[in-house]
Amino acid sequence: MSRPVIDPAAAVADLTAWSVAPGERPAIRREITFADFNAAFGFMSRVALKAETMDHHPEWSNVYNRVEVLLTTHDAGGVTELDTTLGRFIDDAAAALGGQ
Ligand code: H2B
Repeated sequence: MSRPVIDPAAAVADLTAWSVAPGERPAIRREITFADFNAAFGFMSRVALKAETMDHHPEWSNVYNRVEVLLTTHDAGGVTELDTTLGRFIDDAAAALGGQ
């Protein structure tokens, strides 16, 4: 499903923990640090279940207690409302698990 593309700079005006991702593709990114691996992986599990229900998936990586997340909508070729919706969910899940 194709959705209107949003300027990444406008998307991060609302999502203050996020920044415009460097690189060619329009995307937004956030780094989150948790107390330990258990909290980081718990966060990723919550987000994974949400991503499946949305059929919209983060590009992310994890090293011990740190998670880097990049959001973009591949089939739209940019940032869409799917990314801001998932970004807000990610912020809530991170906060619930003590992520900063
Ligand atoms: N996730 C993201 N971030 N962007 C997409 O365009 C996308 C996705 N498309 N998850 C979905 C899955 C698509 O690949 C499948 C085939 O529906």
